[in-house]
Amino acid sequence: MFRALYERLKTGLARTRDLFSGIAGLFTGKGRVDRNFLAEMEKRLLLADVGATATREIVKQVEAAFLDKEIGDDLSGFVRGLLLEMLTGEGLELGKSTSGPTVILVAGVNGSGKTTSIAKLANRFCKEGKSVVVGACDTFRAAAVEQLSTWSQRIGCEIVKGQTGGDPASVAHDTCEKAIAKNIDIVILDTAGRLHTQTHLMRELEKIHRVVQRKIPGAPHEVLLVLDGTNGQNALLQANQFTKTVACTGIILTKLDGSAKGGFVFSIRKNLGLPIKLIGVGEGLDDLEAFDPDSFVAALLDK
Ligand SMILES: Nc1nc2c(ncn2[C@@H]2O[C@H](COP(=O)(O)OP(=O)(O)OP(=O)(O)O)[C@@H](O)[C@H]2O)c(=O)[nH]1
Ligand SMILES: [Mg+2]
Repeated sequence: MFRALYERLKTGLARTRDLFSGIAGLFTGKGRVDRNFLAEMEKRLLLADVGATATREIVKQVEAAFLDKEIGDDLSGFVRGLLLEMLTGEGLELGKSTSGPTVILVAGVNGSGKTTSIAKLANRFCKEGKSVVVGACDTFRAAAVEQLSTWSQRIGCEIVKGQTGGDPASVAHDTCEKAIAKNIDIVILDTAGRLHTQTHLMRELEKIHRVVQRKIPGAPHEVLLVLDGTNGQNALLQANQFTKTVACTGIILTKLDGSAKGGFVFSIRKNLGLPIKLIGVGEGLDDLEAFDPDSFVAALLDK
């Protein structure tokens, strides 16, 4: 089972793997760690979108521990350990309610993969035997509601929809109400990625958050920010805006299958301090993986 997941991850991350093989390739060379070696390592880490801060830290640590020493397995293991350490921390699991419905609020800019990720997540919960209701709080576009509606039919979960142009917070309210009334385990709320203005978008998200909090004590149990893995460093700027508006609890990083920028996961952890909880590696319902630092680093570095 683990093997199958790991192989899928390797395939999904093929383009990122190409860049990381350039980094791993440095450690199989001969000679000593010198300035040129460090400069080359820095260049290759940046090329893989590991980001300036994380790259600087890795280079600094390698310099401190290995300058003038032989290049070899020790160095390779050391860098692997640093990469792993950067991704490991608290809160990789999804938060749960201790009694009553667990509410997951999903936010992110348009096209990042919110609705698709919600469908994948709902599908996963349903397969685990949990009952799920999704709330179509993106009332800005009729197509958005239809998209979620089609997914919910395929998955066989409940959905609450409002009128197009209606109040998203009232859809959030009704979804929570339905979950309480019907004793549903999981509530997942889809939100708009684009509104008239960015200020509108942020204000609406705040309002949904407030309504949910009032309706179910302790909710939302997760506020997941969806980031498009192909956007690399740009996604960090977007992330900053969202985290200023609502307290996000974790990241879903999507489209890693199409991206050469998987190294971006290292910058997220470093710059946002938020755990990546799930990753999207395709457009299908099963293309969502729990983010596991060990298998992720292995999928990037191992042959
Ligand atoms: N390859 C790939 N495509 C994905 C992934 N996740 C989402 N997509 C695609 O990205 C596109 C946008 O996804 P949506 O789920 O509609 O994005 P959204 O954030 O809900 O967009 P808005 O509702 O417009 O804000 C769709 O074509 C999805 O199929 C992924 O992990 N891999
Ligand atoms: Mg959407």
